[in-house]
Amino acid sequence: MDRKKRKLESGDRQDDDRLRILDSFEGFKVKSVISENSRCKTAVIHGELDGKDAIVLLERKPFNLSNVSNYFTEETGLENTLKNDIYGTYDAYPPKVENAVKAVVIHPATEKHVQKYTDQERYIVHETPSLYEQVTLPLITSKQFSIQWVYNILEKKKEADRIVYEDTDPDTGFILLPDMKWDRTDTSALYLVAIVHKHNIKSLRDLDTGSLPLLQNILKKGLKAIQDTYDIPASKLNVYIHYQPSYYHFHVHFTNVKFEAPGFGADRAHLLADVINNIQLYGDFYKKKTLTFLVREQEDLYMKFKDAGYFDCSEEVSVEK
Ligand code: G7M
Repeated sequence: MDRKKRKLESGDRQDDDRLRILDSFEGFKVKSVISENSRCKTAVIHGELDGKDAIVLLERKPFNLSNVSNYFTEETGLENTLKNDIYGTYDAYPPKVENAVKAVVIHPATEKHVQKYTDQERYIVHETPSLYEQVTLPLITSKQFSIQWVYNILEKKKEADRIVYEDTDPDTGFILLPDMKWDRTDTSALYLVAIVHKHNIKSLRDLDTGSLPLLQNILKKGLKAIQDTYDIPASKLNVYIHYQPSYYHFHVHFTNVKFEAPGFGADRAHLLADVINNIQLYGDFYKKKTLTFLVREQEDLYMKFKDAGYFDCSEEVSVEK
């Protein structure tokens, strides 16, 4: 179906007042490339659409190996770039169906989104409990990314058809569904998130003995749901929590061990099984632990730690007692 016709049929479908479902990038004005990673084959573009800021995350998809013969037909054009003896290199142009580039569109994007995706200097913070109380907590209670998308999922207003598993218990229940970063086809890059129904857990810092039934439930039932749905066993999955998270409504990441998920580094990921074990050993572990994470120089959290004098003398900090 041609694009114009599709556009007429979808009638510039207005999903709601926040998100117009796009048929093309017609009218999109590129402002700048705000980050790029040639190894991961990703780029983030800051642009403008309908007079409002937009962020587009572009990612080359993995090869579709279940239909690999699709690449080897007369439909794939070849341009020779080198020929030497038995060695030839080519630029290959596979058919459209095998050529998709994943594009995540955030529109309208806020200044915070632009900051989040812009390449910038990174700094390590060792957050003691008192730094948490005095620097981090006031910031996350006053200012954070909107978590409307989380409520939309929990209230089944969005992504309901994507739910892989739900436990409806208000205290220990959760919804397990594909992370927006996953294309839902390549299970070697499987990426799901479990979002809890309970509303008052901001992050790892809020977890204690009382959280154990919830954490154990997510681990057990999340793993079982993935085994049942995708035939991937627990031994092939990383299950973890980000600290700091981007969104302060408690959620857990499930990724295939084959996939080098962004945010799986020692500066951000805490394995759920270890978190459970730490709390079993010491109920208030995460209230007392110094937690280490990265901040990026345009983030509010970096500014707050900087204002508190943290980077002047990273060991002795002015707000420390
Ligand atoms: O860093 P943090 O632990 O807060 O991770 C949040 C996760 O939620 C990331 O892996 C995002 O890709 C994912 N995510 C963010 N948004 C806005 C959405 C969304 O609207 N739908 C889904 N399914 N996942 C999202």
